Amino acid sequence: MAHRIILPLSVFGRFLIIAFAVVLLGWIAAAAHADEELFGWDASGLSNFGPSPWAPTTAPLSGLSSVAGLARGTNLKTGTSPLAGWGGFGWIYGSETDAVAGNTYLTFGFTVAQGDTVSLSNISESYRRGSGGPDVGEFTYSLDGTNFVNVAGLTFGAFSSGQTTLIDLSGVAGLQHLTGGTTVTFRQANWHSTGTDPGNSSASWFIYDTNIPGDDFSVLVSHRVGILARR
Ligand SMILES: [Ca+2]
Repeated sequence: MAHRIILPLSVFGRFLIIAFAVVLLGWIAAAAHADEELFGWDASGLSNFGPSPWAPTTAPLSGLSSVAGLARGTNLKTGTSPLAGWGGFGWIYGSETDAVAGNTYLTFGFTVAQGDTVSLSNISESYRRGSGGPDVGEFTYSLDGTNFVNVAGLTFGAFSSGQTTLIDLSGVAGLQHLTGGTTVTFRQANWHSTGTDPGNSSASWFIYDTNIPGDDFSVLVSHRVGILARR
């Protein structure tokens, strides 16, 4: 009669298996975890509506070959402002079409590095508006720098206090699985200020130091391939 020999696992062997399982589960959980900040801006310390372009204050995770900083449309105005914010005034138009044609928008963007893939999940946007500031906007993106696709209509809350809103990108097919060499340009037009005087500094809108400390405008990703090991 043949005898099967069953070797009992040593205590050390069991420890190794358990440790491996814990590490594996942790890795799976981390991989499934959504929303890392790809790059972002902290408006703390800014005044007079900040520079344009404004490079991210939180540098990009590896995975991008370049980032285009926040830039004001050519008809936005700046002036003296003690508030820690980036933006301006002059959002005088009555529609998205006119706001775009009138260069009253902000832009930023990035290019994915070769060999990497990025999927976007959210834009976290903290803002404040003046007493006559615009109360609506539209967040859009472009993959060719010319043709922009609407993502979300925005409604801005009460003036004179900072607010934070999340713009959901997870369901936008054109912003998932972006491969190396892809350049994304974002554009947000705001409009419907009180009055049509472009010099009315109370008709302002700006990214605001609402999250203190921390970034006030962030690009968040749910999935990156090829860059986890190179952070
Ligand atoms: Ca901040």
